[in-house]
Formats: sequence, structure tokens, C-alpha cells
Amino acid sequence: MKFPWFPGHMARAKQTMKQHLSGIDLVIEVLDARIPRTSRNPDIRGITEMRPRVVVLAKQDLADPKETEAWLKILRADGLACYAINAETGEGVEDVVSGISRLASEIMLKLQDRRRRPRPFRVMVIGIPNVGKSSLINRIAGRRSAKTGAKPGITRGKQWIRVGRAIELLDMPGVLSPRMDDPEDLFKLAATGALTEESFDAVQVAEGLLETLRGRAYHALTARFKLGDIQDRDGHTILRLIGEKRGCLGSGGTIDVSRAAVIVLSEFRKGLFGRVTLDPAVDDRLEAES
Ligand SMILES: Nc1nc2c(ncn2[C@@H]2O[C@H](COP(=O)(O)OP(=O)(O)OP(=O)(O)O)[C@@H](O)[C@H]2O)c(=O)[nH]1
Ligand SMILES: [Mg+2]
Repeated sequence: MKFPWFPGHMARAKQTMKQHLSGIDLVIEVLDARIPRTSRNPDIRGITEMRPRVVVLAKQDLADPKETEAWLKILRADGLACYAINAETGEGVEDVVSGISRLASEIMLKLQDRRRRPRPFRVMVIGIPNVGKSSLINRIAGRRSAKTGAKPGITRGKQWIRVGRAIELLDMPGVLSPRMDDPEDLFKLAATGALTEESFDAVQVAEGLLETLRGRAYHALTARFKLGDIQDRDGHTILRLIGEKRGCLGSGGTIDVSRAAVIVLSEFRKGLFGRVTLDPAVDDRLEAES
């Protein structure tokens, strides 16, 4: 398949978004706080741009807090309502709820002026796979209504979830852009867990990630694997060292780098190398100032 990260259910989800949009009052765009630039999907943003929008930076517990602050400033400078959350603990979710409620009263008041019959305020939640859409919805609803999971593609079809009497949330499958071809973007999406394991080379991504971590989280990386001095080591060598340390041995005692790669990716996604943002806000900050 040409675009293994764009399976059939994503194409169907885009169709569903288009079909349902006329009945939607607000769109929540969930971005990954570690990759706020790369996790924007211009396709779905294009589909939903005619609707009022709130942006949520999810998984803020895994991202560098200074970078998240900078990203919030940049997004707010664009006039967007924007919040950073941790759906695992619920941190920041109250602010999202009060933001939605405020917008709901404003928007529903306008609808009443046009003599529409009262109806619930309808919110569509969109974003790339595995970013935390269903987890956020469960937090807002205060119950586990939407299925969640640590791999992309958990939500396969749309699902409405009622919050009290006044709000309905539409959970959508995660959607990536089929036109995505920048290797750096694909690397970041793979490293953070937005792509299915079959659609990328784990060794290549782990090696790239280790070079990034060598630059951004040197002490956490060396301490976690007891690596010694790796200043001048490339990703491939560091991965082999990790394989050795963790006993990832294949037949004949060779180092199984594939197993080592799975360990590196899984530990990165759990935040075990500290809070690392892969899309620094710095360039955008300069843009915002110019
Ligand atoms: N650390 C951390 N993990 C989170 C957060 N939000 C969600 N997760 C985890 O991320 C994984 C994906 O969460 P989901 O809510 O299923 O993501 P989704 O966007 O609905 O994914 P799809 O339905 O596959 O598109 C799960 O393992 C969640 O427990 C967060 O704020 N912090
Ligand atoms: Mg989901």
C-alpha cells in the first residue's frame, strides 16, 4: 500500500466529518503537546475551518513544560482558545470544560435569537490517531464511555457521548493526512505513537530518536541505560549498546536491535526519558514576533 498510515477507516472518517459538520457547533482539535506543529492535520483542519474551534494540547505531562507554555502563547496569539491537558490525571480538563460551556452559551444564545428549537450543543473532537481524543472525552463526560488504548486506530467509527443535558460530544477516529511525505514529520509521528507499528521501521525511528534524546535528554538517557559517555556515538551505536545492556540477544549471541528499538520507543512514549518536545516552539515564536 502506498500510504500505510492512511487506511480505509480514515478515508471513511473524513467523509463522516463532512456529512456531520452542518450539525456541529464547535470543533475541538486535539494536538499532541510533544509535536504541536506535526500533529496538525491540514486536511481535517480544512474540512472543519468554518466552525468555531478550540485547540487542546494533550499529553502535556510528556512534553517540555517551557515549550508547552510557548506553544500556548503562539496559538493564543492567533486568537484561538487553547488549553494544555493531561487526560490521565484530568489536569487542565476543567479549563477546557469551562471554555466549552462559555462558548456553548454564546453560540446557543445566537441560535435562539434565530428562533431555533433548543437542542444540545454539539462538539466534534478531531485529531491524529492515538493523540488522546477519547481519553479527553471520557474526562469531560466524567465516565469511561469511549474506548481508549495505547495504540493508534482504537476508535474506528463515530460515537456520540452525552454530557449532562446540554452537550453532546462526537468522538471520531484519528485521521492523518494521506499526502504526508516529509520524512521528519513521519519520524515524529512514529516516535510519538500516531502510526501503526507495521507502517514504519522501528529500528530507523529508534535510532533517530536516540540522536534527538542524546541532544535533548542526555542525562536521562545515559542514566536510564547506564550508558557512559555517548557524546560522539550515533543512533545505531547507542541502540546496539542498549540492546547489550538490556540483554536483547538473537541467535548466536548477536544483538537484536529490533527488540532494543521496541524498548526505546515504548519507554519514550511513557515519558521515561523525561519531558521531551520534538517540535520546538522557538522558530514559531520568532515568526509570531515578526
Ligand atoms: N501520558 C498521557 N497519556 C495519555 C493522555 N491522554 C491519553 N493518553 C494515553 O494515550 C493513549 C491513546 O489515548 P486515546 O484516548 O485512545 O487516543 P485517541 O486519540 O482516541 O486514539 P484513536 O481512537 O486511536 O485515534 C492511551 O493509552 C491513553 O491512556 C495524556 O494526557 N497523557
Ligand atoms: Mg479514540
